Amino acid sequence: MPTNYQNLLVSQDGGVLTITMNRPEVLNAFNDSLIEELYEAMAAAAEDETVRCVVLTGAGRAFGAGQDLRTFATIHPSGEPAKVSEHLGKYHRILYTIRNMPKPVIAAIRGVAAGISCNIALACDLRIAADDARFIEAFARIGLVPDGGGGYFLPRLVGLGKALELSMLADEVSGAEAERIGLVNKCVPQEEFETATMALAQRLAKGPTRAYALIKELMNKSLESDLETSLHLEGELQDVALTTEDHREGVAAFLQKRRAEYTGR
Ligand code: LHQ
Repeated sequence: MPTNYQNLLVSQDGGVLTITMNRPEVLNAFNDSLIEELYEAMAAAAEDETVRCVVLTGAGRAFGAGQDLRTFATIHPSGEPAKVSEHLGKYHRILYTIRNMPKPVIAAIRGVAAGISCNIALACDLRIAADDARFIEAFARIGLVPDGGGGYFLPRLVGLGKALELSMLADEVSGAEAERIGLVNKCVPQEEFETATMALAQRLAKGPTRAYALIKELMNKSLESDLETSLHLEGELQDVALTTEDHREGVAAFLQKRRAEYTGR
């Protein structure tokens, strides 16, 4: 697993890989290099079997402030608006990699998560926030629509009405409020944030990793499926789960009245 990046800190503790976006002087806003490196680190984590849970977080006082507005010119020198779709494609590779990652991905948010940084957190499987967290769908503040999957993930997490409210008013949502509306799974006091994040990540990293990947696939696909399609998929995925060592270990541990030791195989 490469760990030598300019804009990321990457460290592994057991099965937990922590990827820290590291441009604290601009609240971890995305320049091209950070976008590229985050994609590379996520893609490497997906391939590395020693990694069984990924934590995405930010250095310093923020998770991230979205696109670096100093390095992305939205207006060409000609005065014509820039075509942003190609640029967004670089972010989309990150979203697909997180979504298809065959292991859990946790976003750990302290401080501000604004714009596309907020939406990358929404693409992760679980979110834990510190009580100083501030979520801002900042796009409408600068006359833009939510990108980075915001139009997809936000209504699915909080419902259409709340998604429209957050996107149109672009007001800050606190960590506690984010927990209340289902934008994050858990909000914890700042002083417990790192311990609680690691406890969650280590617990997942010691779990039945292949089953987690199948759970991800089942839940994510169900949002686009009818009941029949989902029940069919459930059978297919359960056939796979039944062949795993972790399934055999889970049943053996239950029958022997001991704690299961999952290997992720
Ligand atoms: C920043 C940024 C930043 C550069 C703080 N850039 N420096 C859009 C367009 C095109 C293509 C692709 O996608 C997108 C998607 C998007 O993400 S659009 C949304 C972009 N982000 C924003 O609009 C948020 C802009 N930032 C803010 O509104 C505030 O900084 C927030 C509310 C995030 C934090 O406020 P404060 O806690 O008061 O911090 P601050 O404003 O003092 O920021 C600290 C420093 O970070 C400051 O630099 P300085 O040199 O003055 O200390 C900021 O300029 C810098 N910074 N966000 N996105």
